Amino acid sequence: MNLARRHIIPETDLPEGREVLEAGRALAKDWHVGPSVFLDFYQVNCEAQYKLRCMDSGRIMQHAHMGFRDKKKSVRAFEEIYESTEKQGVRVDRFGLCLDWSMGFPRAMRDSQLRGTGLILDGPEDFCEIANAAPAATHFGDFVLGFPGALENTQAALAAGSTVIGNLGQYFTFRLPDWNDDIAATNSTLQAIGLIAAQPVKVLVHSNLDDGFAAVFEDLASALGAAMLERYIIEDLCGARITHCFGHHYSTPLTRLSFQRALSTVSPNPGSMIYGNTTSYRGNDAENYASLGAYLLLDIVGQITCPSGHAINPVPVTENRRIPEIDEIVDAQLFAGQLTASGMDYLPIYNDAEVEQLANKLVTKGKDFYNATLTGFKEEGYDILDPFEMMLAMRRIGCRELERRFGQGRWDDESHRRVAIFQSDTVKEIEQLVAKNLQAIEPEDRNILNDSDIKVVVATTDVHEHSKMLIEGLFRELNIDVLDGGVSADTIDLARLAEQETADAIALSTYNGVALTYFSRLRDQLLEMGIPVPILIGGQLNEIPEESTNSLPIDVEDKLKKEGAFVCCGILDAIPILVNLSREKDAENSRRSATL
Ligand code: B12
Repeated sequence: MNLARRHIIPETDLPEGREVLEAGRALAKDWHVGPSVFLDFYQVNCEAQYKLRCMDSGRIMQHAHMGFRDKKKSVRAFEEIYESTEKQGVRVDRFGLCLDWSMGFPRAMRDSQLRGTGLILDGPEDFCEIANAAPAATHFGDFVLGFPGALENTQAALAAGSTVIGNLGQYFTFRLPDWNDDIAATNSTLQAIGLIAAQPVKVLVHSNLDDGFAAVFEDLASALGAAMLERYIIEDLCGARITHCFGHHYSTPLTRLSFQRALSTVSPNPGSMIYGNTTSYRGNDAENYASLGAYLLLDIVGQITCPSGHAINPVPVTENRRIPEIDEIVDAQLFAGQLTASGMDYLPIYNDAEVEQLANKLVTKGKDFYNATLTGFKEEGYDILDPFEMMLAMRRIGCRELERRFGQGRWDDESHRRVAIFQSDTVKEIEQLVAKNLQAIEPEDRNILNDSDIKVVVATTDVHEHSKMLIEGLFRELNIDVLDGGVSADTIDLARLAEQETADAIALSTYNGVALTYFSRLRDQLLEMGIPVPILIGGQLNEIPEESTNSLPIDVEDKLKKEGAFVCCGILDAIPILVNLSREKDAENSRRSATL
């Protein structure tokens, strides 16, 4: 990729970062941090003040996350979770919400957008109703900052008394369906940051690294360096304050603990929360409890030995199967409370020297990545003092290219990639899964696929791309021609790619609760173009029906099958389908050559 500014940002009329920030700051006369039950209950003016108090007293905070579409149910969840846990002597300090991805659009456009499974709030009144349901801090994170609706959402979050607002990480990696105007998204986000910066109390811009760079970078040093770049933009260029969250993808105990320590050095404001290691949830409840216990214990020890202000986040063990229910969230919180009570007992067997050593190395290499990126940007002609330009450039260049160019691992000519210094768990685990699945394929099927010339478009409907990485890795091992259909792909682009490249199949991964609608659109487009390419689909195959009365997503596997999809519950389900396709293609090729 040519990284020169004129290639990445060809627009000649790019707004000036300073002016956009100023426009946001000017709105502070009308929009400010409103009262909330939480602020009132603890007599603080912002969550950061509360967090500092907890850090001083040695209290480990707890974060509860929920993702119901229904607003009334969400309000009830706040009340019930807070009361049930309080009764048992466990306090939930903050609540986070999985807002729906349609919330990223400005209010006036929202109704006509593809909806996922998350909560949809209308105006400031809705934000206030949720935030005042219990005396815990409300964290408005996902789909607030980073999108064209950022300013409106931030105004509403501030009015509801929220003082940790995110999610900047999403700006860099998420794409709303059928929306390509990244200038509008940057404009709205930067105005919102200006408004945040102008608040008389400390409002933190939250960024979940795992929603952004950390989910895709292969090297943890790059993820840490990216946190520093975000801090540079938000603090040095915009005059606001940033807090970082991480955790979904961090499974190895030593790296999880060391990353927390390293992050507290490069991102010193009180942390928002440390997210549960949700990617380790692959089994049933009992198996997932092992993962819950393992990561929580580390996070508790992390907060005891290096209090960074991050609330721990006990994710209910049902999370890999469906959206967790209220009582399951309560269970997870009680489990965490119990574990916290015994946290100190683990200190005698804890090895601080190793954690410290790795944390120091991470900081050093993270700084090298940070410096290399800023120097590289300068050399390529960017104005590194303009936050608009910095944000847009980082988003457009994307994680993979940023790491390819500025990563600190040595370059390997053979694989055309860098060898990670601190390999991320995601990449490690996907490589292991590729090897395991490869072994499970019958030698006869392997031979057929190996000899065939089938081409498969591999894509995702949303940001979840681990299955795509897994599919690509496995298909390449099987010598299947992989056509990259991209992440958060629009149906029309996939159909065009399939047509141009005469693809034999499309392998689609979907997680956001849009499986049936997306599939039907894609299939219809392919039919209209006269190319009935088979579609293999897997992931979270559910959707909230239009006519739903309880707003819960339902399984759409059977409907998908009826509509003609090849439903795949596991990656190996693709093998017999592709073997058949290869056989048919071979037979067709033989027939053709016989008639010539
Ligand atoms: C990792 C993760 C993320 C990461 C993704 C990082 C990335 N770059 O990929 C991050 C943190 C960014 C994320 C964000 C979100 N996430 Co998420 N995420 C997950 C998580 C933990 C794991 C999913 C995953 O990657 N699994 C790894 C794969 C390899 O395993 P697998 O899913 O079992 O897949 C197997 C099969 O399904 C099959 N398969 C899958 N696809 C295909 C395709 C084909 C062709 C074939 C053959 C097979 C196949 O093969 C795989 C291996 O056998 C799940 C919960 C969980 N533990 O499963 C939630 C989950 C998928 N996320 C969820 C949600 C709601 C979100 C958000 C919308 C939250 C929000 N409000 O911001 C956002 C998405 C925003 C957006 N723009 O789209 C929900 C979906 C709810 C639903 N549909 O009911 C889940 C289920 C969590 C939950 N219970 O609430 N998420």
